[in-house]
Amino acid sequence: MRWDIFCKVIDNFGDVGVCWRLARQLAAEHAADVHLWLDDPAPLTRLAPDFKVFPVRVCPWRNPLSFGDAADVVIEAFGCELPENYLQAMAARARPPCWLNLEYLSAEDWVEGCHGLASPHPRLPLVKYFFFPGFTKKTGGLLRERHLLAQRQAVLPKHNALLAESPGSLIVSLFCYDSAPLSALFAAWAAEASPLVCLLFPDKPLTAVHATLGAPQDANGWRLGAAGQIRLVPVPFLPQDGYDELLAACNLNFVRGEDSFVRAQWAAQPFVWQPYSQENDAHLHKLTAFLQRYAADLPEQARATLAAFWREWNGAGAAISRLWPELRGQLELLARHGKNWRAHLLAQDDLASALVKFCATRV
Ligand code: TRH
Repeated sequence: MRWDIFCKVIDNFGDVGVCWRLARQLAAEHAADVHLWLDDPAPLTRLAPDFKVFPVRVCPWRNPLSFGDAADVVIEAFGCELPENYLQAMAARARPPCWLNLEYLSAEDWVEGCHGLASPHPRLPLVKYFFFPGFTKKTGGLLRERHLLAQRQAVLPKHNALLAESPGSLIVSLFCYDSAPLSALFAAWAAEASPLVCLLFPDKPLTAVHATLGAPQDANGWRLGAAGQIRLVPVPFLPQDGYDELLAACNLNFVRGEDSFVRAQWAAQPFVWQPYSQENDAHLHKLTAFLQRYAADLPEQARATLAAFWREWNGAGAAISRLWPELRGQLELLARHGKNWRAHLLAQDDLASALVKFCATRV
């Protein structure tokens, strides 16, 4: 079956990151013939420098679109709006394609009610379905490759070298937007005697650290604290699979947006989330809704600490100095909790399988 996935890069990596994972998985696990239409291939070459070795055809999205036939299944990622000549080709098919809008991820309650809703096209004999990823069985689920956890067991020893280099240190990965209250976080870390290594990703995180601390002391980055016990180390942008592995090897992950946020949950280590900022603080509603699900089974103290820390990370950060030692004290418990949460998520269909099931009766 032919699948066309359309993706426009708004900014950052998340749009392409989600679409690439989906395309790759549909081809690998569901024998789908997938074309991924991208208006900007630049982020893909960073997320998946080897994308050409995969059985997914990456095609340039230009207007008007140059294509053969409309596919059996058409995915419009994140409301990116299909080209008019492609819509016409869809409508001209004897049997119209199964057409879906893949929505952004949210844990809010309303998602269950909207998942799978149909919307007839105002002019053409076409119906578009809204497909919502999510955290419950009444949603489309989350992206999760079949061999994700097994593969990780095989590659983890490679990263253990990193942990061995810094015995006793807390290993943290930092992937954030430039609005994150970094100076408050670094001050809280520096006030503690225990060693910590923070891996900084390029672009926004690294730029924000430069803006906060100035130039690095040397090629290895920055050292903070009275005894230099805090190391901030720039690391290269990794291919997606490598990033996934790194998350599993860290003791704490700062993640953002959508896809790294999901990957942190598969990594099952404690994490702090910075959602993509939206108008009217919609992202803070998303944060609250997710915490309500994720933290529901935590003991009250841990739940309160986690929620307060996440809110500070998405705000001015004034209380981070007080909250950091509390969060650090809860990390072991949060790591155990992460495994339980992952087990809970594993009980639902993954997003690619859910899409295949959804489309099976509609093509
Ligand atoms: O890059 P993001 O901020 O993307 C955001 C969100 O998706 C948001 O919802 C959307 O509206 C906005 O883009 C336009 O964060 P996200 O979603 O975590 O995507 C990052 C991708 O980058 C993810 O696929 C993981 C990947 N990644 C790597 O492959 N290697 C790396 O080294 C790092 C740090 C990330």
